[in-house]
Amino acid sequence: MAVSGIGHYDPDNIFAKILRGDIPCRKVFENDMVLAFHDIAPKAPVHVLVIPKGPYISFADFSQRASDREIVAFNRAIGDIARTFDLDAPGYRLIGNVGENAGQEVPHYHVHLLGGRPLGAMLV
Ligand code: D5M
Repeated sequence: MAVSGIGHYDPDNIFAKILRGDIPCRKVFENDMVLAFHDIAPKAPVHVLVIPKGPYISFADFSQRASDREIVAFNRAIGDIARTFDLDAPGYRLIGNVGENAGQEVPHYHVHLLGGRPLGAMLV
């Protein structure tokens, strides 16, 4: 079920559990503020989820409460990860679902990084 983009952070959401090491992930990148891992149900040859380590529900929350340092680190990491998969030249897609209307399922902010094949026109 989709989650609201605003509200109280649930410390038992699945990505919080991954951050705590309670459940495993296929990690592709980590630094002090950011973790990235392969999506469990990939929609493209490259489908990586990039998450901040801080407790933010969605972009709506992150963009208000995160520090400038976290915001810069997060965006920098996405670009670095895309480059490690050689995606700059062929191109890639970033998706951030916020709340119910976007169908956000996991209430910890994440950006989907998709690439490795032509992705077609922008989805609705
Ligand atoms: O997307 C949430 C995404 O999270 C969806 O593409 C599946 C993925 N997911 C869910 N559980 C896991 C685990 N355990 N590992 C990796 N990926 C996972 P949303 O934008 O919230 O709809």
